[in-house]
Amino acid sequence: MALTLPDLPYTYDALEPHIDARTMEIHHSKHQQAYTDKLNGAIQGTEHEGKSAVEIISDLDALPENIRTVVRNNGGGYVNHDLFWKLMTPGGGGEPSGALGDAIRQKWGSFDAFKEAFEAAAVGQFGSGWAWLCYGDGEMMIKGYPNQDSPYMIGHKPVLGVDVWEHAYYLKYQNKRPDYVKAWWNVVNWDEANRLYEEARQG
Ligand code: MN3
Repeated sequence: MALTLPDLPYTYDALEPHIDARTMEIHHSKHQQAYTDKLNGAIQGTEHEGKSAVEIISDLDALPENIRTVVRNNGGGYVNHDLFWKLMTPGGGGEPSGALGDAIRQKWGSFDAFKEAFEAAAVGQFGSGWAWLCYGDGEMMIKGYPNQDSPYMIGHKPVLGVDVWEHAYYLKYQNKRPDYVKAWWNVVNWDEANRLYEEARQG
């Protein structure tokens, strides 16, 4: 069965004023729809049809070479955005509690120091890409990824990520990526990040 465009867990205007409705609408209904369609087109008729997108991008080497790049880009886009929508929520933000909050403070010393390091990765990612807080080889790390590459592609588990493609912020923030990233903290869904962290630690 073909993969479908996941529904947003809130309305397009729910993250205003931090993330504007028009950006959300285009981002979800056009960009992610395109990733979905191209991923489906690539895996249709192969043995990989019917697998989850996470399963597919976690083992790119298993794919025929002629579809590997298209699946890397569009499968990565599908999975990254699916996570991204859930990692934002109206009325989000604040500081993480629970096991994730403890792990962040232990690793970076304070939540503010973590934020600074995460923002540096997001703002410093050259061109299109993502910054991810992820878990791999028994530890937490912050890492920038180009294009639609995903932590899953190197066997790591994503915990929190921000899309820094221009399509994620240009209508409202134009060239001011740092302002977008600072505003994005106000909609972070720490409950979901905590859930992903627990899942990651359980392997
Ligand atoms: Mn995007």
